[in-house]
Amino acid sequence: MGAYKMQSTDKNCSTLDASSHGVLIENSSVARVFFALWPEELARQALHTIAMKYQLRCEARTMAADTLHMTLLFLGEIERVCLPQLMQTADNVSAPAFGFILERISFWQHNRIAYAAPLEKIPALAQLVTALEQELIAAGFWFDNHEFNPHVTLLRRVGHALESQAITPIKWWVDSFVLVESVMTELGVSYQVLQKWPLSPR
Ligand code: 2AM
Repeated sequence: MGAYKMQSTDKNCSTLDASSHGVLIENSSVARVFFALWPEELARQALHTIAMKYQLRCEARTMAADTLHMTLLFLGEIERVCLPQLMQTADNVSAPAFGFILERISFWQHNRIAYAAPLEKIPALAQLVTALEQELIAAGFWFDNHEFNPHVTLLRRVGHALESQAITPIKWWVDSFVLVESVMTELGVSYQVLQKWPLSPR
């Protein structure tokens, strides 16, 4: 599949040029995208270790270590020509860096996943998601506005769900958020980080 840089168009959502964001874009007219937190190496390894530990007991598939993330806001499929405006909109998000701890592994029956989650509400995380939502709404982007439920999916296709339980706590320092494209490949879904935004230092 070839790659191309976005051109300016007359579409409502975009009169910008993605090349200003240095984005390599797949050659398809729509993109399946979401905003996320991408863990730094230590947190990623710790999450992967937990996933490996539970994989057999749960008769599940582990997420590849380099795909682990926390979704902040899922947009789904949008016209690729709208990506530049989406990125420019996210430029306006202002929120401080923060840390939090993932302390439990829990299970959802409806989609058969196991996920790591914090025990308590994290005000700075909620503030970041709210800021993102508000900017996107103001810019006219549409998304499913259901309650944000912070989690990192560790296992999919869980055959044997367990009681929610404590894990070795995983510290995660958040100093940026990213826009990710979910790309279907012959080997399954792969995630491509399109753009990264720093959070303001504390
Ligand atoms: P999940 O891990 O709980 O399945 C890429 O698919 C990311 O977007 C995943 O983190 C996935 O969450 C999330 N996602 C997929 N579809 C979604 C939807 N309809 N609403 C919210 N998040 C979604």
